[in-house]
Amino acid sequence: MSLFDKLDKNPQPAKRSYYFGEGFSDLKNTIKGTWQDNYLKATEFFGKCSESFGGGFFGKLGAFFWLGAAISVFVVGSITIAVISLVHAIVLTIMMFCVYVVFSIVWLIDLIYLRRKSIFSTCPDCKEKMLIPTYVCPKCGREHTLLRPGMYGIFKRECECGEKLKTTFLNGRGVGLNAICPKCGYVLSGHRSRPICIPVVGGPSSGKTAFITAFAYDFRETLSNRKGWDIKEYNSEKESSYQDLKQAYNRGITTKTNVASLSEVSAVSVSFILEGKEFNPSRVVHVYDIAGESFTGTSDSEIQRQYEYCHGLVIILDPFTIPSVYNDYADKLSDADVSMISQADTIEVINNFMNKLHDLTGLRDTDAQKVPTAVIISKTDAEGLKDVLGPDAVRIMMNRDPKFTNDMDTEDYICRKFLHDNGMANILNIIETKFPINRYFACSAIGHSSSTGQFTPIGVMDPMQWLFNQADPATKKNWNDKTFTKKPEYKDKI
Ligand SMILES: Nc1nc2c(ncn2[C@@H]2O[C@H](COP(=O)(O)OP(=O)(O)OP(=O)(O)O)[C@@H](O)[C@H]2O)c(=O)[nH]1
Ligand SMILES: [Mg+2]
Ligand SMILES: [Zn+2]
Ligand SMILES: [Zn+2]
Repeated sequence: MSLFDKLDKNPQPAKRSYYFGEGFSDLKNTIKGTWQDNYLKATEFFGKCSESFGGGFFGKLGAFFWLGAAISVFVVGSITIAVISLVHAIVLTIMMFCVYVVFSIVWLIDLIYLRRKSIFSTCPDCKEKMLIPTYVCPKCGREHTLLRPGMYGIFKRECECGEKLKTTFLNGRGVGLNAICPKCGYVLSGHRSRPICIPVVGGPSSGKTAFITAFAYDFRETLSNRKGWDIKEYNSEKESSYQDLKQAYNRGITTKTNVASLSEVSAVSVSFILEGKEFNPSRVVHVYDIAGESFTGTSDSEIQRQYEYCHGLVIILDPFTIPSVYNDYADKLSDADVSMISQADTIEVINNFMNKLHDLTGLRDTDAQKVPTAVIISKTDAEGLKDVLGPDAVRIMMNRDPKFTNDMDTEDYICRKFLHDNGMANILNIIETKFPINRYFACSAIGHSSSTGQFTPIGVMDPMQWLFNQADPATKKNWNDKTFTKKPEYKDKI
């Protein structure tokens, strides 16, 4: 094992650059070979010396001659070999350092570029985050876990099979190659894109799946057309779940998110790739749906890694889980809607989520403080409730009181006041402490009582616009249907 083998912590199935492998073994072999030749020559002359020694006067003279020859070959040869080897070693070391310096600089430029453009990859399956995924050689299938400038090449490397692979983002690393998650082997798309990751949190039946369904459909079918953006499927699996999602949207139903595999990974993502002239590189959007049961009880589900790198968070509150709201409005609900009201207590769900925040999400408190959080009161289509929350209520409030000039700030105020007046001041405080960058919204994902036809969402895009704008300045230029102030203006006035 050479020194470089020992230094190489992540051996790659590729040929090392000459100066980090063959160069030094060539030097070693050259020294060894010339030494041996020289030694043999000297020994040959010594042999001739002893042969000649017994042959009278001339023999002795010859013997002296051969002895001189043997000694001079040995001494001069050794010195010459030593000097030449030293020069060879110095040149080789200098070249090695030059290559080392150059690849370190290119490595750093590549890293800075990725960081500045916020490019990384996430696995929609196990939620692992990685700067660069594992790339698979298109010719032989060998896996390159660290396709970056290094001992294997600065801009390119040669796979053991002879295929040349590019090693920096700017010269096209990964273009046309299959990328896989280093942890679980899931085939990744959008590995040259900037991700936007948004998990949706809420108790069972609070309306998470309905919200995501409404968002994905409206974003892909309406908003992106209006903005001139292109949507590409993430992979065939996500494409087929999008077809199911479209059906659910058109029929106005949602199915309960699977809890069978809670002990394993319990969040599925709606993922797609977003392209447009303002997006360079393209974006890969992941919105994570999770079974509400993850936030109730004490089930020890696997850590949901997506929270560690998420760009925003949606917390959904089902207003009918609040006892006073239930008492005031439940009699106006259809039987179908009543039967769907979650049994879980909102306070318990939020408390559980906040208490288990670290265990469940791996998020430290200091990281949570930086995550923009949209708190959404769902199902505001219910009779009576739509007059208190939602666009009409906002309009009325703005007409009545000239202090309210921004509709999103007014909605934020109305929602906070609604929760406060219904005994949820504690929840407001908890959210404020854990996620200080927050905004409140009212929404009806289905737009009407459940199972009565196609979704007609109200207020779904506003929170997502706010989160996207926070996560990615490029979306601000074009996705500006609503105007958001830096901080909700009337939040302290309730
Ligand atoms: N009226 C009305 N009902 C809704 C709305 N959104 C969701 N629901 C109903 O609430 C129930 C639960 O909705 P889901 O979206 O499946 O809730 P979830 O949070 O994904 O629930 P889990 O997957 O169990 O965690 C369903 O019966 C929906 O029809 C809405 O905007 N209006
Ligand atoms: Mg669900
Ligand atoms: Zn994975
Ligand atoms: Zn190969």
